[in-house]
Amino acid sequence: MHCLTGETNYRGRKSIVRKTFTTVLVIFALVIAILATAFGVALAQGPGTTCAVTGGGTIGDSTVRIGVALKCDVTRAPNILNISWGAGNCFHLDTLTQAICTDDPSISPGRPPCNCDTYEGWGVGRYNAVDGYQARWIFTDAGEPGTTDWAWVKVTDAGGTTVLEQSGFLRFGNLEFRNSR
Ligand SMILES: [Ca+2]
Ligand SMILES: [Ca+2]
Repeated sequence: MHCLTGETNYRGRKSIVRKTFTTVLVIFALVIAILATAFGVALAQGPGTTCAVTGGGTIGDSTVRIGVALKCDVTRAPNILNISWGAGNCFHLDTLTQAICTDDPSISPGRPPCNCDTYEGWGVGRYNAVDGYQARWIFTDAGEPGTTDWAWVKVTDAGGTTVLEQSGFLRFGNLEFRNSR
């Protein structure tokens, strides 16, 4: 009887040790994963990096299509924004004049790690090959697929009259934020 009780206690202790070991392993793995993510983000955000957004797509149910390769730094080229809509209308960005990139806490850009997911920009360019037009836009990246990415674009003439304004989630396509040198 004494031996049986001893065996039971031994098995009980063995089970507790196994559970404790498993718990420690899980916690250790979690800590490693958190550290690796933080380290990866820190590496990706090293000196000289800036946010950038690339990609494109069709905005909502409209005919408005965007093609984007923009750095969040007006001193770094190239910066590309092409907007096309309707029967052959297009806006081509010539100069990026202002860019603000931020992190919206309510959305996640997914992979690759990036410290921003929202791009607000201003620029000047050509509407149907005529100079003197201005554009303003906001793009957000909510990961993949791009159907939860969102875009707002507005094109105005020199007098401030709106030529195009459209907003919505992307029907086709994808926007991707990343850290760029
Ligand atoms: Ca975010
Ligand atoms: Ca996306």
